Amino acid sequence: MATNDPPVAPADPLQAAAAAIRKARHVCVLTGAGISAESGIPTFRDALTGLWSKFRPEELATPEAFERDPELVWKWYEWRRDLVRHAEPNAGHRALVELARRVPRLTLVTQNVDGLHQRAGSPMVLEYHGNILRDRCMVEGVVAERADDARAGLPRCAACGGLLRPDVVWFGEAIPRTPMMLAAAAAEDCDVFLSVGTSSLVYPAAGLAQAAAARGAVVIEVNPDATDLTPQVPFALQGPAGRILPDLCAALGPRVAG
Ligand code: BV8
Repeated sequence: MATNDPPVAPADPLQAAAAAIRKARHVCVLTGAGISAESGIPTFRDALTGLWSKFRPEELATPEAFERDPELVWKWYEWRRDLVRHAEPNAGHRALVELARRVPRLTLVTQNVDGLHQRAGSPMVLEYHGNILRDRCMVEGVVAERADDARAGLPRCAACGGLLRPDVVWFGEAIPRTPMMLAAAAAEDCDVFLSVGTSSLVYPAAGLAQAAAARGAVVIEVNPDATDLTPQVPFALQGPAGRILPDLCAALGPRVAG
């Protein structure tokens, strides 16, 4: 992508993308809410429904919102936790498990807090924005167990009684050091970068594709809609991840034994 001419779209982008993956030494994958949409989890772009329809996710997922009204924020997270607990990984998640078996090295970075990649069987997942099913103690700053006291209201830390919060990264908060460092290293080392189901609007996650492209990696986007990234990539595979990713794996051809 050295020249500034817009990338020429190949006749069959899926086959061309598969050819790039077949040659790849290291594939870095970044997923967003779109890959879990087919599992029934609304994306951040999808307007919140029901009693949450009057809020924007960016309003509730902040330390300020929690400071202001922890009950409200906890109600929203409990509502999302329920959705996540009742969701199942879909063909898109499973195809990434298969893809990891088809390439020498695959690094999977997710912005999703739903844990569906792990439940699909992905061995190593970098949780860039944390995990909604874990609690973190506001006092000790570590993942903590819940005190099982019957007192209604806000969840408390079993160790110190401190207030608990979901173990996710809120807007304005730093990305956890390990996933941030490992994701940046993978983006800079990979020769194919696969951006799946993300609007590429939230940073620093949205900067990973550019970092990979700047190092000469082939960037492939999977999304039914165009995003800010689409005009910048050679291969924009437009469709749902649950269809495109299995097709991409199939286009890699038969698995060579050994
Ligand atoms: C920070 C966890 C500083 C919580 C989340 C540079 C420029 C502009 C702004 C910033 C910038 N740098 C920082 C900012 C501010 C901010 C930001 O990016 N704001 C945006 C809104 C402009 N970033 C931050 O605040 C970050 N922190 O910068 O800290 C700092 C640094 C050091 C020390 C101290 C502080 C933290 C950001 C993380 C926030 N937490 N989640 C929770 O979940 O409750 S972000 C959350 O929203 C998700 O994790 C995800 O990252 C994001 C939603 O984006 P997507 O996943 O892409 O989902 P979206 O709904 O947008 O799009 C879905 C896509 O899927 C669509 O394109 C759709 O077409 C597609 N799709 C639909 N169906 C399918 C599909 N695709 C495939 N298949 C389908 N079936």
